[in-house]
Amino acid sequence: MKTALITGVNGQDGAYLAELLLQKGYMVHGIKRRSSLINTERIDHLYQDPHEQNVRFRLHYGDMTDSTNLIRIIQETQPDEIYNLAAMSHVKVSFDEPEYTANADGIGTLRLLEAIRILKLEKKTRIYQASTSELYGLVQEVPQKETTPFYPRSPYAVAKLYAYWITVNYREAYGMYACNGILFNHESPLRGETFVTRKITRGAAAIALGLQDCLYVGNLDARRDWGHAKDYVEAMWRILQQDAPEDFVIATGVTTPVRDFIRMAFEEVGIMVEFEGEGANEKGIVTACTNDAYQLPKGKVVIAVDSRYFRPTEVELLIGDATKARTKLGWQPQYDLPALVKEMMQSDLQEFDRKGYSHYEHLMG
Ligand code: NDP
Ligand code: GDR
Repeated sequence: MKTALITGVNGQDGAYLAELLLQKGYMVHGIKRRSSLINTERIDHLYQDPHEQNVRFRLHYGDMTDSTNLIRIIQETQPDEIYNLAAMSHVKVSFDEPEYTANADGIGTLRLLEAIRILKLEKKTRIYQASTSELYGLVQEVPQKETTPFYPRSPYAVAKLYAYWITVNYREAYGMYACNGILFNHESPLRGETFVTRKITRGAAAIALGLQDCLYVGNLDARRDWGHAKDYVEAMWRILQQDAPEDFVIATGVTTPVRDFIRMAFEEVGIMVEFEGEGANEKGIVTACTNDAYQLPKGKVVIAVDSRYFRPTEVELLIGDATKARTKLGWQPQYDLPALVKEMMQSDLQEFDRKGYSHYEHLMG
């Protein structure tokens, strides 16, 4: 039985990856940092009582800013594969917490690589680093592929640039099986509520149900290459199963402006939205409602721009070329954007039924 260690196991990708690896028969260890309230909701369905026999899923308290703790967990678990998914992953927040982001996202990766070296596991343990399309930043070339130059545009992206290169360096210097997956945006019903897609699907669901009046957003012109997290964790696993370690771009090859994602989300509940005005005055207005269950007055403003959600430096256009992953890994996404939006909207509508609604949520992120 293979053993995997996932950092950031209770995050969006950690949850899907843990599920995938358990299905494949792995022993899965997850690192989770301490929080004042339990926040394992995304992985609760995978929980196994540690008092039982043959438990294949275990959680360990840990933090990417604590070397001794990482060394101890790796020593105890002796993983064949480490997936380094833990990070302060919000680009806008990284402008508010730049030093912490560098520590957790940049130096945190170094700590893991050094732990492998200290424990002399270079030949045993393969490591996946969660690199990002944010490395491309200011557009140099489209579509972006493995050879496209990087130009990071946020403290998050700069920290991830360090993590990218230290992974490459440890591969070259010590012969470690260490790989970067350069993943473009991927979303799901498990996406954090302050990333734009989930903010939109939650907002559209709340507005359709009459729980929220208007959704405030930032840059409507930004374009992203959005895939489904389920497809992307499959790529992570495939990257670590090759004969030789290499870096791969994972993307759908389709790019969509934030504005169109909003239209698609509202359309799922039969609410047609059109945009008027420009810049900070742009608004999304209801033009028709085709579903009896979700009726809003024509002309109602449901989307408004709030400058607090703009970033000091923005990444305007991301579109990935995953030819290498398709050819070498045989990777192919199963979801397209309409299927992703549908799944997220249905999930958010159901979640309001289950859990109710908290009014401050739509103001964050
Ligand atoms: P999430 O924000 O959903 O999850 C991040 C995880 O990291 C959470 O479990 C979080 O714990 C944990 N974490 C944060 N800081 C620390 C720390 N100091 N020590 C230990 N754990 C920590 O991110 P995603 O699942 O979406 O992304 C996974 C990884 O992939 C991240 O590294 C992200 O930067 C990267 N990435 C994501 C992409 C995407 O589109 N989703 C695209 C490309 C790269 P807690 O719940 O306590 O906050
Ligand atoms: P991103 O994701 O920055 O690409 O990073 P996010 O969903 O936060 O933003 C995408 C684009 O939408 C614009 N935007 C808004 N964003 C947020 N969060 N809130 C808003 O109200 C809003 N309005 C417009 C943003 O300006 C941006 O252009 C994600 C993270 O998962 C990273 O960890 C990962 O590395 C990259 O994707 C690939």
